Amino acid sequence: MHIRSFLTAAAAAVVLGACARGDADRSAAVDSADEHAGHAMPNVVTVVANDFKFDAPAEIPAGLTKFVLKGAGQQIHHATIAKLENGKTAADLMAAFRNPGPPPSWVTFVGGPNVPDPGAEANATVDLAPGNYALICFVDTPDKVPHFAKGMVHGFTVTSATANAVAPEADVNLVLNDYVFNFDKPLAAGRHTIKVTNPAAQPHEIQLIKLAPGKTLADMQQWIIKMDGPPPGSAVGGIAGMKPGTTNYFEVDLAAGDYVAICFIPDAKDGKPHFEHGMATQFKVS
Ligand SMILES: [Cu+2]
Repeated sequence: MHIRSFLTAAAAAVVLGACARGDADRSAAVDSADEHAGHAMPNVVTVVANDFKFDAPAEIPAGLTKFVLKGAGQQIHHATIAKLENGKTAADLMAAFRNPGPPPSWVTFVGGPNVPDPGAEANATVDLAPGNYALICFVDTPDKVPHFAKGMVHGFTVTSATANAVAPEADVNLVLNDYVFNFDKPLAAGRHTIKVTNPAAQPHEIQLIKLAPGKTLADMQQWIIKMDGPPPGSAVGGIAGMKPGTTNYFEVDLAAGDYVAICFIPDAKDGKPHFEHGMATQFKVS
């Protein structure tokens, strides 16, 4: 699937950790606002992922925002949301990406919709503070060239106008730890709203994959290494890289079957993807 060669581990941890405190405070404010009735639903922003370009608004209001990512190409894509500090823009980000090495210190990753299959969609609800942002695709299928290098970086501005939306009501809580996915209950077939928090030391993501009949996590891990032939499963969304202290929500409709949850974020200590540290799990939805 996607190997993020660009994000070296140590840098990702430093970058993603930079604003953890501020977002934790925002999340707490959202949680208390949730106790009051009569607030608006999150603003919905549609992001179309083509091969290899995002179509998305240039400006959106601050506050809780549901990003709906539509996979409109032949390839798989995701939409990592990066907050660009110090007045930096998507053009600065593109310039920085041309240099090898870690992302610059003014980039912080705050989640966003992870990969749906081509033709399908995924979503993520994120609380956005005003500022400059970019959507980035780190997926590198089919030729190991990350999609941002082919143009999949989209700059947008979050303005100060905010609607007073409340957080979605989640029926499942998922905590991302170093290096394990902790769901608070087994996932049953059907619709879910999953609240994802990262109280860990490192950034993490969750990519959900529905395994093809008879296939296993081991088959998926083999495929990730070789990318030989069709993947032994289909991508069904999740949440892209989240720095510690961040909260995202996603809605997913799960058919019965075998699933994998996996994190590709490179480790802060050794640079290996987190699934090699055990952050990959197979589970049954029934
Ligand atoms: Cu892509």
